[in-house]
Amino acid sequence: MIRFILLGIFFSIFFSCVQVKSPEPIGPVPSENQLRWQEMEHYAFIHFSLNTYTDQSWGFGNEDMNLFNPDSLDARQWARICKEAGMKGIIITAKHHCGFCLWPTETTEYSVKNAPWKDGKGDVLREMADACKEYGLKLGIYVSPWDRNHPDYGKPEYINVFRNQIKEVLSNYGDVFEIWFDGANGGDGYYGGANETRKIDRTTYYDWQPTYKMIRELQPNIVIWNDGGDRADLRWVGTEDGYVGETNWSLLNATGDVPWNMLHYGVEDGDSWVPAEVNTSIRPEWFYHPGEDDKVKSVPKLMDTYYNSIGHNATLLLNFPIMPNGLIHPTDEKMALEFGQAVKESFAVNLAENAKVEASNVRGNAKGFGADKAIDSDIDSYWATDDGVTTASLTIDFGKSTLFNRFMAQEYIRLGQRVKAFTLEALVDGDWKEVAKATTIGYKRILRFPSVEATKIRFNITGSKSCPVISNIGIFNAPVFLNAPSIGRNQSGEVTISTNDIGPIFYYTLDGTEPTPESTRYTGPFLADGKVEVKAIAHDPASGKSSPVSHESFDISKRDWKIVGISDENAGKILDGNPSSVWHQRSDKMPIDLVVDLGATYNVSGFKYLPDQGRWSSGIITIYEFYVSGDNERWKLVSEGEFSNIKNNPVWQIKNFSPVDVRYVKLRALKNTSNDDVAGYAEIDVITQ
Ligand code: FUL
Repeated sequence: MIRFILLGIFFSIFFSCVQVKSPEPIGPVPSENQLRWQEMEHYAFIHFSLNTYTDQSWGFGNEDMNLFNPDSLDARQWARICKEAGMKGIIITAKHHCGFCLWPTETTEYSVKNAPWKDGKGDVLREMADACKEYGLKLGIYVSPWDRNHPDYGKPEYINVFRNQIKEVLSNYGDVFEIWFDGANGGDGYYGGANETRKIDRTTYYDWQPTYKMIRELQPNIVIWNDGGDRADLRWVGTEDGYVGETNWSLLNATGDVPWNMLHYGVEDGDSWVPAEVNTSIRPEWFYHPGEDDKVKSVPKLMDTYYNSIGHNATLLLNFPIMPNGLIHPTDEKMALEFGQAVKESFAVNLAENAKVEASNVRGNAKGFGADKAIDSDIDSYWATDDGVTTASLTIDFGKSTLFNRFMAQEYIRLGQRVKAFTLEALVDGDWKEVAKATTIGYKRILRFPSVEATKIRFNITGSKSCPVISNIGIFNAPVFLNAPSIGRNQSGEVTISTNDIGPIFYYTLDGTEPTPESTRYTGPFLADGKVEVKAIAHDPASGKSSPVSHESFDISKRDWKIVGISDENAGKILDGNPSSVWHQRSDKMPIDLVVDLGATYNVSGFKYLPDQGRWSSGIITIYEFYVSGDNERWKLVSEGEFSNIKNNPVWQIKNFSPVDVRYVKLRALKNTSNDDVAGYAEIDVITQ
């Protein structure tokens, strides 16, 4: 008997002394810099330059420096807003494509040192760096490789100029967490007065490797974002609309082409760790345009973006355009703060934390890898299974009926990204019901589903590259925010109000007043032809909650509009008020003309063009001319130029000109984004006085 007891004691001492080994890393793993960056989750972009004063998206490079004279510039306001909104850093456009530098650089005369602001003694970058320090935010810097001002752009000499600019911004402003190199290059520019088109080969021209080396020497903790050249630390997600794929591997291949699907979903067996950053603006465009003051994204829209970026294993880089006076607009501030508050409220109480948890398999039955490590809110401890076990479950028992609508999971990515698929089941009235399923997890994955009331929840990993390693699980009952409804009007003047949310009632007004649940109730499409302002809300009677107000101003009736000289009946799609329907006009050779008969004479002062909104869109016009006529014979050119950044950000393009009485309008496409002979239009409209 004594022998058995001694043996028992021996074995328990022996097993507690034998350490169960941690899983081996699988595939590429993040660097310390990438890990630190990923944990920031949410940070801001600031777009501020000469474009702020010219209502442009891309400056040509010849804009007058005298325009740069903000009278209330306050980088502390930007930092305060970002901090209060829960962000961890700010990336500022130190130089955008126009070439104007926001710091007094020695590399060019085109900078704040020759602007009237602070008599040429100002330094926006310094003010930004100081404000970040004061508010405990990290500083990031955008330096555009494309420089439409510099005389040497396109020649080998420019590379030194560009490197010196990078050197200056990385040497004189303290620690920089991220540097941003945009790949845009539209070809033409001022280029020191040459006013010509300069083509470069973006795979070779910038000779990135020595530049990367210099960057890492100057800032050892930095991460490099580059969508225009050699692969760096982070990747673009292929859209500026605020979402990355539901499947999102943080892996990519170090060499070879990176088509859209790789940017968007990553590469399951990629050979390098290149995680995704979702960049999007709080308004449709990146720079400030007064015409967008009523187009600031609402809290539900921003929450959608949050779930589709941070909730999809990416970080979120949310842009604030700075106004000409040097401040963030009050509406943008309000929305950002409400958004920050909504995120806080949504994830305030983790219902998993006080629950009982059990796993189908625990690595070596060791305490150090137990199921409880997934709910201890320590992201450095984790639940792991035995090697070779690639499907496993974790059951969380609330001990009582509990209401929830969000599920969050995190992998311990220091050991690589592993999970390929998982499901979520809830125990409702004694039966297990699947409530959601998804693919990858990565650093963080959040699932949304309609509220469920259950006593237990089961997280089933149904596929993994190797034994799963889960550092954190969260279950939340987040407040639901109704999306502002969409308002559309067809060619007959019928207005439709709709939403993707299930079940709300709509109320609307036509006189510019704010709609409330006392306003007219929407019961189906109604007629509101001609100039009219429609405002609408979605309302949920059960909770008494309403969505933000959506607002559409419609111009003259399109009832009598005709597309001249076209027999293709699909052409009508460009007047149908539906942004998802599109018509493509093909020709043997650009230019391609689209002539519209307005049916009567109007005093027209601008036009609007919405390009093809499809994922595989085509015919996106970049260079245009716009003509008007009274008789469809004699034409007058009233506007010409480029639709800047339309490829990455295909929003409504609005161009204004001096009012003129016309009956016919002609949009001439001179070039599109793919250099072929197609012009695609989702919608066309005019602006009248
Ligand atoms: C784009 C640029 O061309 C835009 O102007 C903006 O800076 C955005 C963040 O990246 O591709």
